[in-house]
Amino acid sequence: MTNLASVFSMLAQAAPASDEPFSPVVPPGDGFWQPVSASNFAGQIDWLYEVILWVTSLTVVGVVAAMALFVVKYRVSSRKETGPAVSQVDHNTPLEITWSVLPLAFFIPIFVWGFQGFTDMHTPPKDVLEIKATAQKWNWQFTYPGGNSDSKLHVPVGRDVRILIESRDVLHSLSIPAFRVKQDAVPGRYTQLWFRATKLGKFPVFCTEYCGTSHSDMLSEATVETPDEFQEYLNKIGFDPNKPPEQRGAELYVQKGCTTCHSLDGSPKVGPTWKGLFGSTRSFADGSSATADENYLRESILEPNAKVVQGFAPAMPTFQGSLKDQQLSDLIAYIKSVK
Ligand code: HEC
Ligand SMILES: [Cu+2]
Repeated sequence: MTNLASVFSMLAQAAPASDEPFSPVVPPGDGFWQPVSASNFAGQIDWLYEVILWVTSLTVVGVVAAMALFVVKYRVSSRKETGPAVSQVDHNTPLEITWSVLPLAFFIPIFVWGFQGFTDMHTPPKDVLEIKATAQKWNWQFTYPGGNSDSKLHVPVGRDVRILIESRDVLHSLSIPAFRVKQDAVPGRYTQLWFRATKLGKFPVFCTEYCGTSHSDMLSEATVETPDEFQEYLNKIGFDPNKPPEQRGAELYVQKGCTTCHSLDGSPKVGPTWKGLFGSTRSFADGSSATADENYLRESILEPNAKVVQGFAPAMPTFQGSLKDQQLSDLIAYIKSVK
């Protein structure tokens, strides 16, 4: 069945470039209108949504039907025959009371249910798993207890999760339709949301506040897994001394969101490709040039605006403070290996 979730899915899959290592997999929705329901809030929100949809739709049908009926019933074949139209009704108190009180009988419960839902969604329970979400043009970083971070969200099923949201630059908005949650990321202050995932699987994560050129690529994925799998995942994204540095660097390329702006296949994105970068001669916007050695790469990551590659905007955020020394050298090792 065609539903909104599959439209979402087509949109989401069209967006990432070919070397994007993941694209959100959207499971089919479980109703005609709604994306898949995967959190404690889904049932409540969808129910209220359906109530409002049905009440307003039936009202529209009723009003339009009455209008059509009256247009036909009270039509005049020619104005001349009847003279100017004169209203025969002054006012009708019972009718006016009815059309004021009847809608109130719908609006008040809708308000009460809506307000209850709003309060629930803004009051995280006490014992929650806290994950920090940092928005930065154009990717999400999720930092887990213990300090490791990733551009994807993983949560254990059945556990209350609170997401503390911040932005490094402009307004963004964290939206996970399957969980029915959405919250702005506002520079200079924290915002939050919470949910309890109820269904195993992978669900798309969007930025839903227009934030510049690659806003539509600001995609991520929420994986709901068993507590054991979640623990395994936390170990996996941590530093692993047994892996070669290039491999750790390749993982950081994805985890730190360099993918949004740098390709590996020679095509320019927002930033230059990494293919054949190491050892090549770089020309800069100010007319100077330099060889891309380790120091150049280091500087490019920590102080992106020190030398701006010709033909590109100074659009790269600094990673000073968000990369550990080890991660920086792993990334450099990886860039060197992209030939
Ligand atoms: C928002 C887009 C964006 C993101 C995210 C981004 N970069 Fe960049 N990067 C750029 C742009 C634009 C340039 C070229 C302008 C300049 O030199 O500052 C650039 C230049 C570079 C260069 C120099 C490239 C050359 O051709 O000389 C390196 C190295 C680099 N980035 C590494 C990284 C790493 C590592 C990450 C992830 C940790 C990253 N970038 C994330 C946009 C981005
Ligand atoms: Cu954004």
